[in-house]
Amino acid sequence: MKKLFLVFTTALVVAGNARSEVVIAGVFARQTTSLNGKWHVIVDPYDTGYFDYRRQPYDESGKVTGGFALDKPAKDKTDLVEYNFDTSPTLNVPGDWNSQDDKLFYYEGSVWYRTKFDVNKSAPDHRLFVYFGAANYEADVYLNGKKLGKHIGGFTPFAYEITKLAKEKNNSLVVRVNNNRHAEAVPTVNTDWWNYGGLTRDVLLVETPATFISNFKVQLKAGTTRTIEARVQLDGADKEQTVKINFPSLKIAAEVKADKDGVARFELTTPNLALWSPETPVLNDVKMSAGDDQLKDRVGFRSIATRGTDILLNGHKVFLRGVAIHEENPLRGGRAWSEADAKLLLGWAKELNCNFVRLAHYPHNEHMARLADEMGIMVWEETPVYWTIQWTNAETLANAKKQLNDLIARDHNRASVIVWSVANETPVGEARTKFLKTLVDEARALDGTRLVSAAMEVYADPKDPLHKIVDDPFGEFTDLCSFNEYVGWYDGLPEKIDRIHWSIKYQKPVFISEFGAGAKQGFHADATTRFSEEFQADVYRRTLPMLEKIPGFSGCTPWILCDFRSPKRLLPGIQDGYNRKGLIGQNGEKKLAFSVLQNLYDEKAKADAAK
Ligand code: GCB
Repeated sequence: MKKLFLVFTTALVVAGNARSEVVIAGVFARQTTSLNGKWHVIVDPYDTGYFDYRRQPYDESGKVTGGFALDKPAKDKTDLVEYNFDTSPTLNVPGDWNSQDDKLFYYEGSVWYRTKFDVNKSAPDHRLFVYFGAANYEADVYLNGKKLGKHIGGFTPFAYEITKLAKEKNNSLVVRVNNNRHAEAVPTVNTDWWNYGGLTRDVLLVETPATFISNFKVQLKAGTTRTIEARVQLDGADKEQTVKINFPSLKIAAEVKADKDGVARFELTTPNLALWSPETPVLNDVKMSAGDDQLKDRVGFRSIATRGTDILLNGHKVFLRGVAIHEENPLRGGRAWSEADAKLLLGWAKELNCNFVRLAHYPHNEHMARLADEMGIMVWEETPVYWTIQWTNAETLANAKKQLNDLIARDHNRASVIVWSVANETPVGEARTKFLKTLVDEARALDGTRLVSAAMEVYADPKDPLHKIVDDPFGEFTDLCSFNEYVGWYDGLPEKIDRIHWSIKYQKPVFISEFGAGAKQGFHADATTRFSEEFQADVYRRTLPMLEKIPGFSGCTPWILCDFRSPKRLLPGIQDGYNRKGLIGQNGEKKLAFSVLQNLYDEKAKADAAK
């Protein structure tokens, strides 16, 4: 099956015996072949396929000396081989393993995946890459018994060049995916979400000419409303080529010769540039070419900034009517990954009258931001720097930085994405603030056109529990003063909400990145009964008026759109392994609070439109 995709590559050499890892972002405008489907799998709890009996990895020296990576069934009846992909069961790719096989529901460890494919290149000098949308959490990738590399990080794409290794027929692509949790990892061992393992997003073969467009960025030039800036990066031996760019619907085009580093820069001005906004999500076709290489994408142009305590979209004050979302499809169960999944989740957000979503707590699949572009929904994207991380561990920081880099590289052409969030609910402290500041600086250096934030915390005045204070020193470095608060759930009963007053240190837009309450869909009782739909609805009814009293209140993303799986939620008959703070139950049924928020947002939208 061939589809059109766009390739976006940045060469990054990873440690050890690995080859060059290539990030392929914005996968929507180039010829690719899907490797999705049923892959044979071997569940390997003791990592028998990776280590020999002295616990030495078979691929330590860069050469694979044994193990499952070789994918060699027994030659004849005398040959002792204790694995066989061909006769092993299969799992769907994309897909987490936990929701596909009851035996793997709680499994944390290694699963080996194997698929076979043929190659039919359209020209002999063309290059080939294998692309993974994501693998949680670690992936060792092998082609025809040779190691391509090891990727760490469960939610961002990675790719390897296989031009020389790929054969015409019967290539064996083997991936060991391991989802063990580690103290030094990002995220660390403790999260309030399910640790779904597997090849959770699309796997693709990407064919390009010898020199190709590996990267591009198209955006509105800062401080203007009619000037488009573009930067196109070439990769390959013949870099000083002419690069063409064309916006057919805007009737503007240009060509520029790339410099010796393969970079071509453009600046194009047009008299009529319709800007992207939730009310008018205008996207423009853009075509780029260099030699035989051609890309096609759709991009929106808008500006996002803050002024004092206001958020300005295209220069106008905007209130973010949001909701937080985990990457799960509650109807099917398991990780969401497809365009249809994105339609379901963002469709519900639209129905709530949202103009904004927080994609918590890690980068979601690329379909989400692409569809948000089309649907006119602004987006907060986030790295999994969650709760406690090893703040003084240089490797942990490098890992977090890489995940942030890969996310920005993937989505920096999406008009919908207006916030890069670097962390969630991290404990205040010097080492942590230094760590997060590094991430903020990194985000700004990579992309100065969006807001940078993090979900911080609030605490109560020791002398007055109704007096809430936000003064986290990290707030100095972010564009938004965003924090989570759970008055009425973890902090008192709903009636407390009405009596709260605030002290907020920063003169910045105030954004409430979480509030909420748990409710089991279908459980009805009075509004003081925990886990009843009435309790949750009451929290929503009371919270928005309370937040409105905060000077600079600029938006919120209540927690959360749908119930989601969490190993930390153990109350039988009520939670049963789900965090029940969803506005929609695990069965897709809406709870009372859904229409409460829907109505509040409707009134808010009408009032804002009348201003
Ligand atoms: C939070 C966390 C979120 C949890 C939520 C809860 O503050 O950021 O990941 O799921 O609270 O339900 O407790």
